[in-house]
Amino acid sequence: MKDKVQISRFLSYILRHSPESIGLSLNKQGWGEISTLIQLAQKQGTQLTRKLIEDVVETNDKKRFAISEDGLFIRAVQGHSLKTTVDYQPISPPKALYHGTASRFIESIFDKGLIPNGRQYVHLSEDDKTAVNVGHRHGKPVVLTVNSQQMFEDGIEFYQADNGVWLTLAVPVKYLKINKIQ
Ligand code: HQG
Repeated sequence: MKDKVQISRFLSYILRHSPESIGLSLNKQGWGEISTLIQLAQKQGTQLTRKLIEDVVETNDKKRFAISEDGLFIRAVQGHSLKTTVDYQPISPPKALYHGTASRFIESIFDKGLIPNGRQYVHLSEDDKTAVNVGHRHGKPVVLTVNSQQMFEDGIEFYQADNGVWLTLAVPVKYLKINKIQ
């Protein structure tokens, strides 16, 4: 039996990036049928049960997943590279948001701005601590402060996923400032 972290990684991969790798279909809003997911995962040697999935959804450290109101479907709330995905509503952001990255990306970021790379959106957080942790995943962390208020006033849209992560399509260089180097 895989542990909950492994299941969370498996679900992230399937629901954000590659449902076709196990033959699963997601609808336009990114929902996949839980019973089908369990069957298809089983065929690939990943044992899942409804209870395990519910447990992962509830206890997941970043609340990465949601189950539909009727209990039949599951989706990732953010992080997708897939085009078929959640339809976020544009909302007004806080004055500043943070993005954690690694020092080796800084030159390129201050050349091209923040771009989503493989994902659909650039991911931002409300606190710099989260950004430090995100940056650590890639190397020596650097936190960038994003002037989200100015971006919003300039007509750039922001969205917030159900787990609190802020999303925008890209951040041009003029709205970026280095916050601190850890
Ligand atoms: C960098 C995790 C060079 C960007 C986290 C980042 C987050 C550039 C990397 C979520 C660039 C992409 C997303 C440019 C951006 N030149 N590098 N112009 N623009 N980058 O993993 O934001 O645990 O796709 O700084 O907690 O690190 O998966 O994005 O370093 O919320 O739920 O390109 O994933 O959540 O890396 O992480 P990623 P991210 P989960």
